Amino acid sequence: MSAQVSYAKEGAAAVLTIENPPVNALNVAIVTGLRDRLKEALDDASVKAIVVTGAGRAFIAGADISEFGKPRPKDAPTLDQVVELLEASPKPLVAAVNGIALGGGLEVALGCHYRVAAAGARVGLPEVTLGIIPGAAGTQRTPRLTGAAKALDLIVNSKQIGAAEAKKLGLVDEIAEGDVVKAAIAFAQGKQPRRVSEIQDKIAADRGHPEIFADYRRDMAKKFRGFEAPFAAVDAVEAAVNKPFEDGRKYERQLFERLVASQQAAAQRHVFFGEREVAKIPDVPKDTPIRKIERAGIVGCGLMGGGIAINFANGGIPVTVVETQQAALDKGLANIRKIFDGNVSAGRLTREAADQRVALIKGTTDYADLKDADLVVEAVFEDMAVKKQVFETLDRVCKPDAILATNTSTLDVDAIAAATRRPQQVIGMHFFSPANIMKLLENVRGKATSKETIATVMELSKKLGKTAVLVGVCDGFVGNRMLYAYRRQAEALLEEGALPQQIDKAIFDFGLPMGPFAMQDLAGLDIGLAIRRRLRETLPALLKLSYIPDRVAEQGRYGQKTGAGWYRYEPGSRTPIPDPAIDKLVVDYSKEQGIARRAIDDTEIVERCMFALVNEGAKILEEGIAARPVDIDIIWIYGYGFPRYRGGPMFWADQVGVKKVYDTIKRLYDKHGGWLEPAPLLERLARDGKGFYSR
Ligand code: T1G
Repeated sequence: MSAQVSYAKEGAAAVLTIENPPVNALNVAIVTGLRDRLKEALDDASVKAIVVTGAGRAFIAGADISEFGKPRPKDAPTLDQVVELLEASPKPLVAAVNGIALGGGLEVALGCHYRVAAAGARVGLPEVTLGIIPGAAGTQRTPRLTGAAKALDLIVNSKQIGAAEAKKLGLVDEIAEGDVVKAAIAFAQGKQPRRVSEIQDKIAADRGHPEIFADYRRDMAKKFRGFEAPFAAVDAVEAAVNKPFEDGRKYERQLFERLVASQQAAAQRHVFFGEREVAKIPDVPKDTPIRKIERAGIVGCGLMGGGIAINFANGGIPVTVVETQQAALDKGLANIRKIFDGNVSAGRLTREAADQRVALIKGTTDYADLKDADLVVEAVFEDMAVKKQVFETLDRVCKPDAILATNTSTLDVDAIAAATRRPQQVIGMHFFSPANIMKLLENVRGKATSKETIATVMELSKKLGKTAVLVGVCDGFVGNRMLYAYRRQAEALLEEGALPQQIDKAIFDFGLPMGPFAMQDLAGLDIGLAIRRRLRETLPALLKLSYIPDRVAEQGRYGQKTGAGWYRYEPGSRTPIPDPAIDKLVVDYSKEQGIARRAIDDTEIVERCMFALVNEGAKILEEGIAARPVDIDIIWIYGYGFPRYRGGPMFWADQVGVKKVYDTIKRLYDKHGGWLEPAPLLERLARDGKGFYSR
């Protein structure tokens, strides 16, 4: 069915239906069709009322994002123009909101004189997530119905709300029991046009209270650090309160057009489509059979095992957790209950829902209780011998078609799979800590992992509420391998003249949630020490690992958990305090190594660290450990907090210019040698004037 706006008469009402599956996005054809069908209804004297609705599960999911940044036909009407035509209609116009109404979709509904929603409808203005703001008067009409404070909350946080809450806020006039189109036609009877742009009472009450906006900007500063669109949204809503409608609408449009053409918006659009693309595995056909996962098992009820169990319970899947010792099991289950209690007291869950989920988690010390599980995730100590033993046991007790997954973050999945007679049903499921919160799931395919196992686990990941990315087997997989490359450069900069707090500030200002040293203090320097010692055993002579981190850890400074690491921490505080003892340790080390320390600025720090990240990403792409650059981008945004408004390291490299990245890496390699050898892919793209997304 091609995209169209259909026209039907129902008695004296004209029904305009948006038809553009799967979500009725407003592309040029639909916006033009809406204008033309409206004219048809207005010109038809027998039409006394007009209803706008959507075909299928959605009302309208907003403007067609795939058209942004692309040339438009000169004479095509813009959505904001058509919304104004809707509102100007002399005949009563009712939106029959049959399903999801987002962005331009809600703006179309707000351009109508009344809104009747199906009980299951959801509405919202999520444009900020795309690096823009509503551009068809959503920031002007919403506060006229809800007041400024509610409008700010909806728009700045890209909230989606249900029909009941929308009615409470005044965004919807009625919730339909049965057929929403019939209800809308009935609702229109005897109604006069009521234009939202003319509603004044709520915004009049907010006028003269600039603190509403000043306080809001202050309170949102931390959460939206580095983003442009959320702050522009506040400006637009403030204009709605203080300016006449038409002036506010024009101001919103100016902000919209500036943002839609911005690098941030391009990056956030990339992430929107990237989140959906990573779920599609190039060599795993869409119709690959998927196994039903109705029962799960977890081996290990520590921090990771417990968090993973919570994901299954949140997904409604009964899960059995195995621990070797009863005491460890009791401690693990108590911790799980504590987390659910926390969700209840924070209002994220009702008591009843929390109890239902806790009831889905069973504990045992007997592996035999896993015999009916469709899938088991192993989350025990990060030691190969221990993991192999667990997999041998699972291979024996689990039913033949059960999938066995390992939560290892560094070890060889193929070696673990080889400990079983079913390597085709073995896969890595690398959760990030805390596993019940972090959105990313790095699924690791081994050489023998079957397409059915991959398709099943990728589908399961959605049910666990995760953004899953499939990667291949290598040391540290994609995320950690790139993290190590970036960290090595941070450590090299320490030797050459920088200090931890300077490097962390530069990386924080670039947009990551924290710098590499504060991050190590959070994760624990003892873990890093063990990994480095293991790594040094097999390192080629040319590749060096700085001993500075070892020296810090060898003093028992493991980070937050010991009150000191790269930084000092006051008891009970997580605030890093620079420690002169560390500055001295770093300076002494340089002297000992005969390195003349030099002044290093923030630009060099960011380029050296982030270009090293990109260079490692290029090697990973060449080796096929990641199938596409977008897999890397989504991993770094959801797993390591790479700023969404930069689109991920590979997308960002294209915006910076791959030639600049290559030239910088090459210059550093010629000077320092070692780890920074330029990836052949990076060299090739730079030579050909191409990018990761234009290769
Ligand atoms: N434009 C283009 N494609 C879209 C789209 C959109 N607005 N929304 C969804 N798709 C595609 C999506 O890429 C996927 O494609 C398929 O539809 C199914 O989506 C002036 C300018 C509606 C809640 O931000 O949040 O209006 O992968 O897999 O999980 O102010 O899609 O199958 O090829 O996500 O059921 C504002 C974006 C636009 C809403 C459905 N609107 N969409 O979720 O399915 S800006 C949005 C969503 C705007 C105006 C401004 C979700 C959904 P493919 P899906 P889902």
